[in-house]
Amino acid sequence: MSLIFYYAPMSTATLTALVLEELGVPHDRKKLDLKAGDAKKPEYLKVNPNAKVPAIIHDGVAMWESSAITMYLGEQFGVAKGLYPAPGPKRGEAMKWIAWTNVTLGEAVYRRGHSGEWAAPEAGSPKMLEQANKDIAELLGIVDASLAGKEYLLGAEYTLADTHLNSFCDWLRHSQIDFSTFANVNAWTARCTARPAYQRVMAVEMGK
Ligand SMILES: N[C@@H](CCC(=O)N[C@@H](CS)C(=O)NCC(=O)O)C(=O)O
Repeated sequence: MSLIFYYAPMSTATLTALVLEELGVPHDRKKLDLKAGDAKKPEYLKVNPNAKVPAIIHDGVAMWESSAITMYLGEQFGVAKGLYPAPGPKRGEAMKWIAWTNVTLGEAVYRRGHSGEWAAPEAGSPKMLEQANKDIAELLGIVDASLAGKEYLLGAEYTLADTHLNSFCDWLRHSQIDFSTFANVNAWTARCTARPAYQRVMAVEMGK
């Protein structure tokens, strides 16, 4: 088995780093310096033509998009370890949360960035920013309500759906999105971040 992981610290690839650490799957790590343009180099574009991290190559096949990678690694290695559901409705629930993180929550977060902090001077749009903030609060409200009376997204057991969405929430908190009203989310995050795999990855990522 050969598995190569292309990453940059404190990026979307951190989601995948956490998934790999939870699974304990041996792999080769290839660090990219995004500021130096490593993702745009021809040799990397052969792996991921989108010029972004994360990407993996598993047994010679390249894969990109963090949500697909979480689901794929879960399916390949997570079921036996109790970290990803076997095929069936529970698997569907895990996929629902992983896809929702990137597509639905991700859309609102990118829209917020483009209308605010990432916009060129004078190009931001306060109205769009306000709408994006409202939408993000509504979406986090969905997570909060879903976690009521539950330890984790799928119930009593931690799964890679938790790894994925919680790591995405790290980025949102870093972007000063207000989590103060989401008590269930905050309690769940405390459970997710207390995990030894999380602690190990973040110690390395923050030290770079
Ligand atoms: N939808 C992609 C997004 C990946 C993405 O945006 N990665 C950023 C880092 S957070 C990147 O590699 N940017 C390239 C660059 O900055 O050169 C995924 O979920 O994998």
